[in-house]
Amino acid sequence: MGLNVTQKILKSHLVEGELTPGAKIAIKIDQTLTQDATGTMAYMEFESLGIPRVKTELSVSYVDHNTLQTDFMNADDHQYLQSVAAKHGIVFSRPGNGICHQVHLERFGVPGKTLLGSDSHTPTQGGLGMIAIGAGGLDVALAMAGQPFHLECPAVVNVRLEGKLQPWVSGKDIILEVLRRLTVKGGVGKVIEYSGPALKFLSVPDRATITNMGAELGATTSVFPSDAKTREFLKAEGREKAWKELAADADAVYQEQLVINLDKLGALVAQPHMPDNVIEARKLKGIKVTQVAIGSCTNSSYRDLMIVAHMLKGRTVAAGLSLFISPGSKQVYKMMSDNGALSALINAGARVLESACGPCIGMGAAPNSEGVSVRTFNRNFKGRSGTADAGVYLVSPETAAAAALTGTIMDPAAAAKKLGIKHKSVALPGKYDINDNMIITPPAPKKSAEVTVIRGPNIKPLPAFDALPATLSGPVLLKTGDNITTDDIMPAGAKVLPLRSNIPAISQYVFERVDKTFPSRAKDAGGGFIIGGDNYGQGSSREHAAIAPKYLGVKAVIAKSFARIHMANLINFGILPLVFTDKADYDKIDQGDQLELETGDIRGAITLHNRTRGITIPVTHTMGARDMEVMQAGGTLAHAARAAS
Ligand code: MIC
Ligand code: SF4
Repeated sequence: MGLNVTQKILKSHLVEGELTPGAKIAIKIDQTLTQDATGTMAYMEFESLGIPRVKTELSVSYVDHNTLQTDFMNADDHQYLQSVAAKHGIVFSRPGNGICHQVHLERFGVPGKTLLGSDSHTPTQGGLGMIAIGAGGLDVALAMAGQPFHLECPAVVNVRLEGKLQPWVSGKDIILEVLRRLTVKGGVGKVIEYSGPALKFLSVPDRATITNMGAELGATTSVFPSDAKTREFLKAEGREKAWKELAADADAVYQEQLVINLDKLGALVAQPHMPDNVIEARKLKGIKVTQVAIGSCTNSSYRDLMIVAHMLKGRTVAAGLSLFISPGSKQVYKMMSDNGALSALINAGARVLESACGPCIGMGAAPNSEGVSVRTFNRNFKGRSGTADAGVYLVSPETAAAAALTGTIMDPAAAAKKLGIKHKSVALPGKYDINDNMIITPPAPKKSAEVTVIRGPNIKPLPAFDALPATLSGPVLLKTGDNITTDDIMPAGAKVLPLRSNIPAISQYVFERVDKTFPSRAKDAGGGFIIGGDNYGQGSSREHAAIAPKYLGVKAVIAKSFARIHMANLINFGILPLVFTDKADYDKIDQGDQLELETGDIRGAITLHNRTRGITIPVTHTMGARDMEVMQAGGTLAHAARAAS
């Protein structure tokens, strides 16, 4: 039986288990990446493992999230990251060099290799034919220490792309169409693998937009074959040697298949407040826009910004709005500066920001009250923009530029007609402007040993947690609905992000947008439980959404189902992730109810007593043998310490 691309890469990296969907497997990790918001914790965890130098082929530390420096905290974190990278053999991408996923695509991604990143959009590199997976910082720390990554063997969904993208339609519209069909939980336990005749027209940056936002499906990752287009891109980046061909066998088998005919695909929009709330742009005609933001790891490549520059050239952004643009990397920024496209943006009135995540993670550019913000980003969760009552619409660069010029959401083809803009396909450069002067390679091992790691006063040591007791009891601190995001659990934004290296301080913001009293109630009750709906913990990879609740005394989360990365993070930090055997039992527990869990043998049935109602509710879990050992030890670090002693 033939193999698909996913199976080929997994097979060549398999160290444990069998490639049967749903089976527990472990794979060797070739490369890792971190960003600053998750990186400080990941490197503190790596330091606690006591390994002098990373054991991967390549590990890169990026600074792109916490670049708004309103006090010493973020700048201190940058110094810590730079020094800890030099100490342990990690490549360091300096602030200003760009967004991790964009820079990794340009300079480091290699077809056929595996990448583990402490950011949920790590699958971006699937656009280059990598198996690239997002994970919590601790899993990345273990991979840097040379340990394999444990996961559930994914099912593989084939998305066959037929036809050709029409003018004013691009990669973003393809992934919005996939989101419309599969929803934000449709990808859980799956890899989305793309194929079909349309691939010969689809450039690597367009592919990377698609694999990037595949994260919003809840998928393990997304992947494209490595073909002539991949080679063309790597050659233009001066890295043709990294290319190798990678294609599914003719008789490859997939668990599911989806066909999208690009000839029929128009511009799409994800409406507030979920990335799968997708509708045709033309149906939204007339919605007044107060802000447009173009950038983020989804849409900030040279192609994306050049089409925007073409549309804006010689025009002015509509009077009622502000347009923010963040180029994805120094390479993109510099090339647009050299070819004059940046002038077109500045002239049109764009507020051009540095190459970083910026508005995407609420680092500035929050919309006005009840504002309508049209963004080329990947997440539109309520409040993530920094303005609780703003509505965020996710679109392609073409639709965003159309909104910036017309002041309304409309189909870019119709907007172009109205404004007299002729369509132009962006020709990708035969050679990108390569200058790696903002990338610091680590010194040789002997010199590394002499490096002193710099730790500012806001960098607090990791808290230690106890082993799992035989009985857990306490009140239900919070009962949530479906699709609760990690942004709901542990908000980001300019105020909270600087506290990422200080667990006691950041824990005061847990569930801030859902219920401000959560931290104080948790403390007063001596901890307790959370009841969740389906897809609990979707979104980001931030392990702070597990560590901070754990610090506040959360003992177990009992939900209808979990998102993959968050569940792994809960286990890593010793919070029991339990699921209702019968989803209807969700209705038999209320906030405030007193619960008791007998965890004596978590391998067997776990009994949950609702003492308030005097009933017993069957609950279960999907943890494998290794996960259960980790849980019983009180989390991964305690487990690793026990194994070492
Ligand atoms: C995000 O987009 O939410 C982030 C910020 O990049 C996160 C990581 C984090 O919380 O630091 C992610 O997607 O994993
Ligand atoms: Fe940065 Fe936004 Fe991408 Fe997260 S989604 S890595 S915050 S640009």
